Amino acid sequence: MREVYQFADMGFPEQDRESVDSTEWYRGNCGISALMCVNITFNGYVFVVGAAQTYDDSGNLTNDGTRKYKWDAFNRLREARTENDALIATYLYDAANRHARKDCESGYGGPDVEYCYDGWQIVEERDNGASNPTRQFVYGAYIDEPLALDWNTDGDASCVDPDGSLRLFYCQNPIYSVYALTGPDATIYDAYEYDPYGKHWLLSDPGWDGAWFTDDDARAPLGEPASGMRNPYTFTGREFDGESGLCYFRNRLSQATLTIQEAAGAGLGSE
Ligand SMILES: [Ca+2]
Ligand SMILES: [Ca+2]
Repeated sequence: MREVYQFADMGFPEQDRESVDSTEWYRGNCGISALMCVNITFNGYVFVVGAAQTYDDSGNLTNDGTRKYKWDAFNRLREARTENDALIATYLYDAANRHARKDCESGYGGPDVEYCYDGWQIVEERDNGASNPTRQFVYGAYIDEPLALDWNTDGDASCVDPDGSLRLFYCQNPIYSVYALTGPDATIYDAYEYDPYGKHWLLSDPGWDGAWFTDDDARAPLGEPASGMRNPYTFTGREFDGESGLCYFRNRLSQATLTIQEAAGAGLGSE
């Protein structure tokens, strides 16, 4: 998939641009089927498809018209809620400011997950407080280059036992976005497609032609569960939290359905 974008001053999408208020707003259909208004005073969206976007005093997104977000004093996401204030998930962080745990409410995503790190790389995930690992990850030379996911299918103490685990391999494109997860026999279990800014789709079936990545593939917006394999890694090799709709870039989060990275996090150290 190839799309072409043009940009006005300050990096705002210019395609079909229409000035709503020459002093403050630009409005444009930016090629993502989303009519957006951008307030150039604080470089943030005011409306997206008619839904008002609100922010706290630190510039963190607090309501995108679908979900509400609550941030702590360190600009870290602590809660996601529905528009009707139903709790979706809460997020906890460790002393190194890493995403240490998420607790998802029933009906709003997958299980609760605890993360075990080596530096900034997740080496293990445990679902629902289990003492045994649920998934383990092997990485390459780059920080966002997962090579393998070892899934503990029988819930015992091992993610690599021959009869109770499954090893899946990551296929990444030149910007490290994961486009497929394959089994040991090269069978594609999950496939993904992205727009240039990280909006993504899960390809669940290769369609009548039997070939992946063609127009007839069955594709759906990537939600929760993020994949049938519970793979967390998507755009540029970063984690996607389907329940919140946000992509975790360590000290920042990205709203994948928008075309710019929403400010979240105040640069609390290196990413
Ligand atoms: Ca096992
Ligand atoms: Ca196909």
